[in-house]
Amino acid sequence: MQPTQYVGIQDIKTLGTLLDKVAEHKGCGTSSEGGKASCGSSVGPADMAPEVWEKVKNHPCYSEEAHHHYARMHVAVAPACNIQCNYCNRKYDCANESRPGVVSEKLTPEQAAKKVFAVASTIPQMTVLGIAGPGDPLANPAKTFKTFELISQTAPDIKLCLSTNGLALPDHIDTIAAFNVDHVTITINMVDPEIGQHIYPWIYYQNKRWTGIEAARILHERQMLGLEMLTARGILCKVNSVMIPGINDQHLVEVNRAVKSRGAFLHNIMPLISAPEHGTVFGLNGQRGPSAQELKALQDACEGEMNMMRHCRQCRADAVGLLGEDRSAEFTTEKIEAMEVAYDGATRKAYQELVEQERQAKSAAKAAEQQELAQMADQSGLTLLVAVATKGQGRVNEHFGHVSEFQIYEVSSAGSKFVGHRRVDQYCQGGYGEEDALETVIRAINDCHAVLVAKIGGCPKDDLQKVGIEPVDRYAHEFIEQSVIAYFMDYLERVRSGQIEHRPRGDADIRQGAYTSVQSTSAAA
Ligand code: CLF
Ligand code: SF4
Repeated sequence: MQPTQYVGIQDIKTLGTLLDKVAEHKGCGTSSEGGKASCGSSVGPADMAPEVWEKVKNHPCYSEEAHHHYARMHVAVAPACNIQCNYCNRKYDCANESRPGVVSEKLTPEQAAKKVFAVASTIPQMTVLGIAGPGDPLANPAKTFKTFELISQTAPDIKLCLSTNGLALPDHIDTIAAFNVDHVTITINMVDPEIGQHIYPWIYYQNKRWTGIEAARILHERQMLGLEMLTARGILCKVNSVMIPGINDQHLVEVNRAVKSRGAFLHNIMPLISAPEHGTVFGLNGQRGPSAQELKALQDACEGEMNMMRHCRQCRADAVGLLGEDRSAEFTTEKIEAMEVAYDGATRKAYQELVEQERQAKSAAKAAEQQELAQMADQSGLTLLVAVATKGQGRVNEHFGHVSEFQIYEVSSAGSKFVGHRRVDQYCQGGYGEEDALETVIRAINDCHAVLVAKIGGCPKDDLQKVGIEPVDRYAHEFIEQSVIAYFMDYLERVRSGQIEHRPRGDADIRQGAYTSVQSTSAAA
C-alpha cells in the first residue's frame, strides 16, 4: 500500500492554506505521492446515470461516499405535525440528544435563511439544506416554502431537501418541483394498514381526525401516491423506515419491494430509538429497538432489492455539520444575530473543488489497492468486519480514545464496503482511560476482527487483543477503504502462512477472540 498525501480539510479557516496547496498542485495525476491519483478517475458508481450522479454526488445522505466530505444542515421551521407516530414526542428536548424531532430552537423563515448563510460561510462543505421538522414540513407548507424561497434566491448552489411523513405530499408536488427540490424523503413504516395501526394512533386529514386501521390505510395510500408522483417528475426519493422489532421488522422486506417498484432511489432502514424518559408511547410501553446486528441483517436482506442507506445518523431537526457531528451549538439564534453574514459563493466553490481533488485521490487509492487484492486470487471466502476511527475526510484519522462513533466496513475478496456505524462512550476522559467506556466499545464492535485507529494507548490495546479485536495503527491518516483492503490482504497472508488461524466473529467468540496467534497459543501451551 502506497502512502497518500495528507490534505486535512475542515472548514473555511483552512481555506487560505488549501488554496496555496492548489497552487502547488502540478496538474492531473500528481496529487498523491504514489502518483496514483488521476483527475480523470471516476468517483461515481458505474451503474448510475450521469444526471443522477450530478444530483447525489455532494449530498451526504444520498451518497455514502459523499458523507465523508460534505455536510448538511437542518432548520427547524416546521413545528406542527398532521399525524402521531408512537415513537415521537416533540416536547422532549435535550441538547445532547440526537434523534429526529428533537430541536432546541424553532425559527422563522427569515431567521432560518440567515442561519443557513452563516453556516454556509463557516462550513463551505455544507451543500444541503434540509427541512425535517421538528414536525412535518408539509404540515407547515407556508413556512417551509418561504424558507426555500429565501435560500434559493441568495444561495442557488445549496441543494434543498425535505423529509415528510407523506400525508400531505400529493398536494405539494408542483411546489416542490417549482423550487427545484431534487431530494425528498418519505418515512414509510408499513404498506399494510393492519401493521400501521400499531405505529400510528391517529392522523389529521381533510379537517378530520382518523384513528385505527382507517388512519393507517389513508396514510399508506397517500404515501404511495406521493412517491409515484415524485418519481414521475424525476425527483429523487429516499424512503426512511423505522425498524420496530415485533411490529414491522419482518414486514420491512415487503415495504422495500413496494417502494422499489414505485421508483424509490434509496431505502434507509433506521433503528427505533426508544427509552421511557423520551415520553413516547413505545418508550413508555417498553418497546425495544433492534440491536446493531439485527439492523444489519435486515439491511442485508433488503440489499438485493435496491440501494440501502447505512450511514444515517438519525439527525436532530436542527443538526449542523457532517453526519455524525453536531455543530448546532455554534449557530444559536443569539450568536447568529451578532454575526455579520455575507454569502460568498465563489469561495465555497473554490473550497469544494479542493474537496473533489481529495475524493479523486481517495477513489484512485482504493482502486489501486483493489487491483492488488484481485491479484491475490483469494478463494477463501473470508469476510471480515473492520471498525474504523475517523473524524471525516475518508481517513483513518482519529485516536482510539477520542472516538464516539466507529465506522464499520465489511471486506472480502470482492472489496470493501461501508456497512454501518456504532456509537460508543469515549474511552479517554480528561486524559485518563475509562474502563467502563472500554467495555461499551468492546460490546459495540465485538463482531469486528480489527479496529483501525490513528493512535492507541498501551492499556486499551492489550484489552482489545485479549478479546480478539486487533488494534491497528499502521494506517494512520491513510484513506479508509484503501487501508481496510490492505489490512484484509495482510490478514489473508497471515492466515495462509499459518501465523494466525481465522475464526469467524460473533457474540460467542468474544471471550476467546476471533483470531488466534498460532505462535502465542503454542507458547502459552
Ligand atoms: Fe436532512 Fe434527511 Fe435531507 Fe439528509 S438527514 S432532510 S435526507 S439533508 Fe440524512 Fe439525517 Fe439520516 Fe435524514 S442522516 S436522519 S437520512
Ligand atoms: Fe413525529 Fe415526524 Fe411522526 Fe410527526 S411524522 S409524529 S413529527 S416522527
